[in-house]
Amino acid sequence: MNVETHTHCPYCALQCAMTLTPRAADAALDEPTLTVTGRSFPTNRGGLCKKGWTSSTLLDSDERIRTPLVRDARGELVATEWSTALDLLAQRIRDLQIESGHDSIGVFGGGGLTNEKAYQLGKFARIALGTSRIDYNGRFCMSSAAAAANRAFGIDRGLPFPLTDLDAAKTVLMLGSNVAETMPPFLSHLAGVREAGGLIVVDPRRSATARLTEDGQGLHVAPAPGTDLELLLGLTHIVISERMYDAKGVEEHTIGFDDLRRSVAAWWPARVQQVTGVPVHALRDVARRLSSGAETFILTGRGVEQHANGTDTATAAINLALILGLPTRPGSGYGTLTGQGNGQGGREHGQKSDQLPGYRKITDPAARAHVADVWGVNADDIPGPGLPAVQLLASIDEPDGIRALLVHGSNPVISAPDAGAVRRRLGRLQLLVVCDFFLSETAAMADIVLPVTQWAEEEGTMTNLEGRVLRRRRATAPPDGVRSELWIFSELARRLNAPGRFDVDPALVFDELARASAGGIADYSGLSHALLDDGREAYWPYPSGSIGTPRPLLDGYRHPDGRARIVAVSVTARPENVATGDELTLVTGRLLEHYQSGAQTRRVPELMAARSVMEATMHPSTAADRGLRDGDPAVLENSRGTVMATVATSTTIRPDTVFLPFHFPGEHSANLLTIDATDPVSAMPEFKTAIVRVRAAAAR
Ligand SMILES: Nc1nc2c(c(=O)[nH]1)N[C@H]1C(S)=C(S)[C@@H](COP(=O)(O)OP(=O)(O)OC[C@H]3O[C@@H](n4cnc5c(=O)[nH]c(N)nc54)[C@H](O)[C@@H]3O)O[C@H]1N2
Ligand SMILES: Nc1nc2c(c(=O)[nH]1)N[C@H]1C(S)=C(S)[C@@H](COP(=O)(O)OP(=O)(O)OC[C@H]3O[C@@H](n4cnc5c(=O)[nH]c(N)nc54)[C@H](O)[C@@H]3O)O[C@H]1N2
Ligand code: SF4
Ligand SMILES: [Mo]
Repeated sequence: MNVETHTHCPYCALQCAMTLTPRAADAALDEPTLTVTGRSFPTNRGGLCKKGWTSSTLLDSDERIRTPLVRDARGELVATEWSTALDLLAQRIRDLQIESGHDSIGVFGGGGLTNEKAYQLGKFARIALGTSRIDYNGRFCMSSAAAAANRAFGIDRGLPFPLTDLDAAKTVLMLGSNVAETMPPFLSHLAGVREAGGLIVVDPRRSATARLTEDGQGLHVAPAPGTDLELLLGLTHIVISERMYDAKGVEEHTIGFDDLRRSVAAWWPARVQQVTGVPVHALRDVARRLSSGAETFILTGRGVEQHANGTDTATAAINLALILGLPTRPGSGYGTLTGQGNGQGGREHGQKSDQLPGYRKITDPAARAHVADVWGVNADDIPGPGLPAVQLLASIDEPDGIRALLVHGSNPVISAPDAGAVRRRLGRLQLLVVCDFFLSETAAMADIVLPVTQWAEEEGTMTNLEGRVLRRRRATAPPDGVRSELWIFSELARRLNAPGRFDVDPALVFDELARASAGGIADYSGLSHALLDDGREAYWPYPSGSIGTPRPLLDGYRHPDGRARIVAVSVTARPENVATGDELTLVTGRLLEHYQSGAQTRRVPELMAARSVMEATMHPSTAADRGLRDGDPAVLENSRGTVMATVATSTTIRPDTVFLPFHFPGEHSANLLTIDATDPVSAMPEFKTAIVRVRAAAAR
């Protein structure tokens, strides 16, 4: 049998199209059971990155969990039957509900879950557990960009246009995004703009993406970390004072321009240079290029969003796009590059603490009535808003906080800010339950671990970074002993006497999701697995009877009056002071070879062979000042923690800055140093900058 299965990559939001083929009968037994090949598709054009090519290795991994594990009296995780584990879990949940109330059970979801699982998890939390305390790792990822887009446009579809629109761009301003490492096949969409000399990359590091601007292909702008808001206010100041904005568009399609003009008045170029370090001539050059009237895009990534002022910075980028008229100009646009595989769908179907499916507000009586009807419950039975991720985890220390946590698709021991405190808190829980394929660092702390199916073993849908709904298809059977999360929800719901249906078939769950989303902002009501299997291009909103919406903003903004909101934002104090003396600013981010907390990619031998060492990238002069040379062991520390890393000197980084990836565990975990301060609007943590000191390891 040599049946090909058409599906998409298990990792990031580019969701590259791939074909899975069973291993040939005469192949060596150490070859993966499924072979991966890139498939022609408008987003990846047949390309895949290293992570995609090697993704099927994990299906056969010896490290997979193949049976439920329950912690015994001696503190060991021991293999258990499914019925025993689920009976025990249901009993512990009921006991805790009686002792400490329904809100004592927390749920932590993930942006890697299919739409079906994300939807069912939100429903399970609200009506099977009866808890308000659900949030997910998308809070660490897309919450600032989402909050800013919702506020400005009345809709949050990461890219409100197909990726192929970028092919004809003459200018692209990329703020805090390193697609050359985080989405390599994306680069094909930047070929045109590079040829036109119009790629502008804003990154304090000369990242792999910033290097694409060399040789006349564009411009690299390197502000001091955490000063993008000032930079954007400065660019807006120039565009307004030099009258380079779209006055007619502003008048007809927006509200709030006068406040914006006043708010940027004091950000004259020389002052912006002083704060950001970006020379006045570069500021003027960027402002002029953006105002040329040709095909122009502004795109943001985590580098500008993962800050305690991330919503305001994303808003400043949107304001600049609005006054230039980009979102509604055909061939131009504004967008944010969603990160996780289903980072877009994951933020629409009800995993967020304040949200119901269809991107509805949980506080809106009409939304509650609609969803209650689909779920077969009374609107009063749906709990109110819960707590966002960082606050949810912090509540473990509070009298009315959570006592139990169910984790689905995240590894917060590595990926949450101030991870040392997170580990201590999780250790204090009365019950920690983790569903995963592997014994991640979080699963290793759990009282109950439930093994679940991987991407190539399940059916479902994912919504990519363009808002296009894609089919994930099953190519192989899961190992014995592994179950789907939909089955787990259904079994637990039955044991907890939950109202409503908890279907196990993903196609049926999708049909219910579609009904629940009908009339909401993220309306999927015209979609079904069958329609997607027909090869239909499916951009939401996709109301029943429609053909989908590739470019939702071209028909006008989604606020009731059709106008965008320009929200004037200002610079506020940083959660930590700027580095002084021998302190450095720590910047965190990603490497090509590893994905997120590394729970998956650290188990792929080819990726580990390419990248197994935690390196701290620093300028040669910064290293020399501390008596360090390339390859030396170093200690990075602050009041929150200590991290060990190997020095990698490079002139791609500013002398006042040190870079760490967050993919490694234990004493190499970058998040031991990050701060849990959050954005006041989005609750996004300040992942991108922290203050640290660096010294030689021997001096410890
Ligand atoms: N290889 C790989 N690819 C991935 C992932 C992965 O873990 N590994 N994860 C996926 C996910 S979930 C996401 S969210 C995306 C993230 O994708 P990106 O946003 O591209 O990734 P990051 O590396 O987090 O950050 C991008 C850049 O921001 C810069 N930066 C840091 N601080 C600042 C600042 O203050 N200002 C500016 N302007 N830039 C700054 C960093 O130097 C870095 O080069 O990647 C997705 N793709
Ligand atoms: N310092 C610093 N920290 C960061 C960031 C940063 O830039 N700097 N970026 C942040 C961002 S943008 C993100 S998105 C987060 C991500 O960080 P995490 O939330 O930790 O994400 P992953 O490592 O992808 O964890 C997913 C876990 O779920 C499992 N898993 C995958 N699919 C499924 C599934 O379908 N069901 C179940 N039950 N399990 C599954 C995987 O094996 C893995 O153990 O990290 C954040 N942390
Ligand atoms: S770019 Fe993203 S979706 Fe494409 S192969 Fe790599 S990890 Fe997978
Ligand atoms: Mo992310």
